[in-house]
Amino acid sequence: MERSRVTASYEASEGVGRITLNRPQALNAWNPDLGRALLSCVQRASADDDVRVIVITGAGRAFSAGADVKEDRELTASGDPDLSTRLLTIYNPIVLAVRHAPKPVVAAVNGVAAGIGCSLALACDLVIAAESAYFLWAFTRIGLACDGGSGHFLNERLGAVRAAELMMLGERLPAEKAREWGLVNFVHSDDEFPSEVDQLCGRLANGPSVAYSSIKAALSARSEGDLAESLEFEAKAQQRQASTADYAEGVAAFKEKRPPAFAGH
Ligand code: T3D
Repeated sequence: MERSRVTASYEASEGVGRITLNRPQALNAWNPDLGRALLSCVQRASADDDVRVIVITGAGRAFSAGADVKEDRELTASGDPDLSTRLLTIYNPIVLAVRHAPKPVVAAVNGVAAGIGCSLALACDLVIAAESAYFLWAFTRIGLACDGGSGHFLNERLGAVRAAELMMLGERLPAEKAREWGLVNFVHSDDEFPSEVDQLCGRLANGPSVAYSSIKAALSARSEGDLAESLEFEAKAQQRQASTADYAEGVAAFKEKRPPAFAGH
């Protein structure tokens, strides 16, 4: 058994590589440190022939609340917060690393998944969720567009109608409804969730790994180029949001724990 960095920990045993997002005090919100650690965990698990299934979950009560909204951003040359560099250099490569891992990756959604946390869950091959978990495409709540592949995954799986509803209205989608809609494979009671995750991972770790790998490649074959393009498109679009008053207001409102008042520019 082995362990690595703190913001995303990794351990491997009995064919299962377990990655845990580990900033529970911020509901496992992503910052560059967590992103780099997560990317390294996925790459490591992906390359380890003894690991036959990867599972990603969150420490504490959340899966991940998305990008860290409270941390200051670097500024671009034009003086706007830089939202795209970390997407292009760290966060998008995580999504692609999950998709390119030659083995099943399971999202074990133990609690809320918001923003890019939703994107991460949808990048995985199978999604198992605790009954109390929910998904929240929270981007518009802070004046942002979507990223991390959410636009691609939702459009592909739900169609544009429901994708627009989830991302524009930014309402909670409970785990059970996400299962009914086809975004989640299994929902279990919170008590049974950990053992059900172990059971699913054990089954995959003892299954026909080469066949799983080929199935994954076959399922991705047609849309792989679209995903890569989408990720780049989203990162550029997100950067355009950085100069809006709505983004500044969204972030200020979150920090001040009040509803945002968007001016529409
Ligand atoms: O670089 C870029 O930013 C570009 C990339 C963007 C990608 C994105 O993912 S944008 C979307 C970012 N995520 C959000 O906007 C979600 C923000 N969080 C929430 O709306 C709520 O926290 C939840 C609905 C997820 C959960 O609500 P609740 O009531 O269960 O918990 P809480 O009290 O709001 O949060 C608990 C603590 O975690 C709290 O800190 P405190 O007050 O105890 O010190 C809260 O501020 C903190 N926290 C939650 N989410 C984030 C966060 N801190 C930083 N970033 C967060 N995303």
